[in-house]
Amino acid sequence: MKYEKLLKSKMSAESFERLAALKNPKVMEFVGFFAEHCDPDSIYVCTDSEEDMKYVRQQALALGEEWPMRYPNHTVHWDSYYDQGRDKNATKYLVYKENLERMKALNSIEYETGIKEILDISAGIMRGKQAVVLFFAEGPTESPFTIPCVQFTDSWYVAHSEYILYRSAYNHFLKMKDSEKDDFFRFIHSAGRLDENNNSVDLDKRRVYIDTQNNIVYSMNNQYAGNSVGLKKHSMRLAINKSGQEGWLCEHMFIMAAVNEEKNRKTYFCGAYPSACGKTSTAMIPGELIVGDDIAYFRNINGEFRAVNVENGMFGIIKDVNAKDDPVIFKNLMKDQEVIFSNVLVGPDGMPYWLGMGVEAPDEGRNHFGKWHRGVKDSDGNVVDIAHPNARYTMRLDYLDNIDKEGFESKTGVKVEGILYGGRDSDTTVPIEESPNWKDGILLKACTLESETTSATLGAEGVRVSNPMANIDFVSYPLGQYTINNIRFVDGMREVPKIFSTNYFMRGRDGKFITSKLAKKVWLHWAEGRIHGEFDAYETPTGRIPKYEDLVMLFKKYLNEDFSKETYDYLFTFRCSKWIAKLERTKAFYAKTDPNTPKEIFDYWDAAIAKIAAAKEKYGDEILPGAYHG
Ligand code: OXD
Ligand code: MN
Repeated sequence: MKYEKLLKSKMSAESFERLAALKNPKVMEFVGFFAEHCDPDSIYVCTDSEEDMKYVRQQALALGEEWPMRYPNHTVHWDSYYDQGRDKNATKYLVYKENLERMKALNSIEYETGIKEILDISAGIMRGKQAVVLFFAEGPTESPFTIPCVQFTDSWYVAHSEYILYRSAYNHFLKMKDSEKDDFFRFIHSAGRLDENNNSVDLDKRRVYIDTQNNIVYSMNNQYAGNSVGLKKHSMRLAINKSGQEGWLCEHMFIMAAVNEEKNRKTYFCGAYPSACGKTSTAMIPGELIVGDDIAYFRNINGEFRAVNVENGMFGIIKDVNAKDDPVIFKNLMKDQEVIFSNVLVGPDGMPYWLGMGVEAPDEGRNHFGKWHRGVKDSDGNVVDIAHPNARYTMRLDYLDNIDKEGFESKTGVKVEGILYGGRDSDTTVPIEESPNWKDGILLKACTLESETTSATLGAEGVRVSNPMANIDFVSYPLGQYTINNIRFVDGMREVPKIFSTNYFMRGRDGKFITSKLAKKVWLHWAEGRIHGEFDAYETPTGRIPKYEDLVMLFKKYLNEDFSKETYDYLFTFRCSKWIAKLERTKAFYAKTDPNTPKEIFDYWDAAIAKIAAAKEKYGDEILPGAYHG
């Protein structure tokens, strides 16, 4: 074996033996190549054992990548002040010359140029460090959904995060048949040179290069988990491409179960929401059950639409998690159980503090800026807040009391009956609308997803940003083909989930939100009832909406609130011109993002626009619920 001598010189006999036991030449080649190229002083190989998990956490602490806190099971990790989010510019696809034309709308770099650049950047990058090799699975292990993955990194924080976020899969690798041994994802990562705070310093050389042709991702000179943790967003891009070739789907979706106690039934929903559109809060609606909060794989298993949560834990945004709005997560973060906090403030009491926590923060402590006190300014003269708005928590999902254990642990996933696409606009989309069929749902609900910028985001307020399937950052092959694959996925299935759109952000004439945050429970239960054939609906030019009396009943039942006819009429009015404008924006976005989008898709939107225009002629620009009859 080409790298045997080298690997033996960098590994204990035990680590080498663990690697050799896999009898997987491609794993050996991957580890050997980067052992030579990145040149760490030593390499530790992990199995699925409890001791290895503990060792990784202990190393993260010993090396100062994580810090102890007041509770023994809590640690904190700080990323560089300038490495606090996904680096979209430096994240590129490595594309063979012959595929460049097809991939040109995606942020791509020609393969030979890109591979030379990333290999130059990573030559010797691990010198002086101990690296670690880990085996994980996307999805449950030993299941029809499993994608085995190998992570090679010099960041023990990355390794520790992955132990919390994914199912460990050394044993899965051991059991792989010869015919399967080629098919896994590979992630090579280095935090690069570190400063005295253990932060990556060469951010000008920060790169995330994704090779979907060979299922390998190179990530250099970063630490923020969205840039560094291979199994999170890098793997998602590889999986989207792979699923496109193999006829399944990888979606940026939560999985949850709506619980109907009266009828004694559990109905599984998946949901895609661009950020700040209510994704986690929908997955965590009180009284319902959660299976996953971020990424789902869908497969047709014996004619059934089934989904698994790809992950084992949450890398959640901590801002605004507080006892009132997010009691389940808040309670778990305040317990002495394993959590990695990132980019929060740690006060003199050793406790974490963050924005929107609902607890008074101390005047000093340590955060992503370093030693912090109230009013301190960064080198650009900006006052540094107590924590970064993208500060996070990394925690196992099964700590939550509202976990759906049955669905979470199932090797064949859960049977999905409803899909929610949740956008954010102040004046167009109704709170909930059902699609008459799957294709309509994809083209009119999923493809048209938009979020509207608020005063909390940078830039102008009220701008609508298109985000088809809430997946636009991760779609790794042309958008038009991805859309077609979404449409075709259900071909031949016995039962197809119903698709719904949601919008929790409609504002009244006074500019204020109309319903409380909890109203999403009512919309969910209307959808749940529809799936089981229980409520009547009114037609609109784009789908079906609830009747007033059903919502009155649901608001009373779930929230003990009165729901007025006036509010109903306002919320569920169909706004023709606004919808036409929305479809025009979607068309323009597709034309720009993937000029090769099949004509049939544009024709479909043109037909929808014509239908709405005809409705406007007949009924006026604003159509009250119940008034439209085709
Ligand atoms: C994201 C995330 O950026 O889940 O989508 O962290
Ligand atoms: Mn996400």
